[in-house]
Amino acid sequence: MGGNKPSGGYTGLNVYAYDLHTDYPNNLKTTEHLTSATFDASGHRNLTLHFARWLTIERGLSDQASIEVSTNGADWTRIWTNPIAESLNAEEWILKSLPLPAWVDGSPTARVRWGMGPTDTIQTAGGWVLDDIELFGDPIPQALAITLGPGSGNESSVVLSWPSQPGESYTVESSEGIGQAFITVQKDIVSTPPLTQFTHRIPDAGSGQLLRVRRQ
Ligand SMILES: [Ca+2]
Ligand SMILES: [Ca+2]
Repeated sequence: MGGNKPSGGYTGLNVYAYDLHTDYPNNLKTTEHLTSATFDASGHRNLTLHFARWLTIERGLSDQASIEVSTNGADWTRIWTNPIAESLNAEEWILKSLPLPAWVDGSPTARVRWGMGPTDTIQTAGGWVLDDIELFGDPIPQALAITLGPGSGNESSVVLSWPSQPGESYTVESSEGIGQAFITVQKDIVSTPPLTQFTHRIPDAGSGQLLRVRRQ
């Protein structure tokens, strides 16, 4: 089948490739890997791997390409394989985006590897060419820790702000002191990532009121 290679990177000149010039071989008995350095995903969740690929390969029943993820460099979980029944023939750069499993969230040592093989005895193609590998994620909220700021020009109010995610909503509650019940000040506060703010008016300035924010 063969596979033409790109004349340069998706960006710039440099790429990672199984082979820059020729097809992957027949009779690969095992899987050969390109393994990333560790990504520090601490403090992040909803991780997504982005990369540009130029991949031609026979159908998965014959020749296999794979992508795996690990947080310890020893145990790998497969997150992508080439289609079983169709070959990939497009000789062009394609931007791919793959969500990583939730257990990778917050890992300081996330790794990804691209596998080539095994392959069968006939027909080869270009195999992996990769560029612009990136990992994206959302910040993990810090248990809704509140930052207090002064209200604007009004001594009897404070501004609460907390880390927040799209689509969430919050309730602000107050208590008159330790051991006192919390009551709702405001509910259905709509998230405005990365920080949501709420201006709380204190009826009796300096009363020692406790405030908390809860995710609904
Ligand atoms: Ca490049
Ligand atoms: Ca083959």
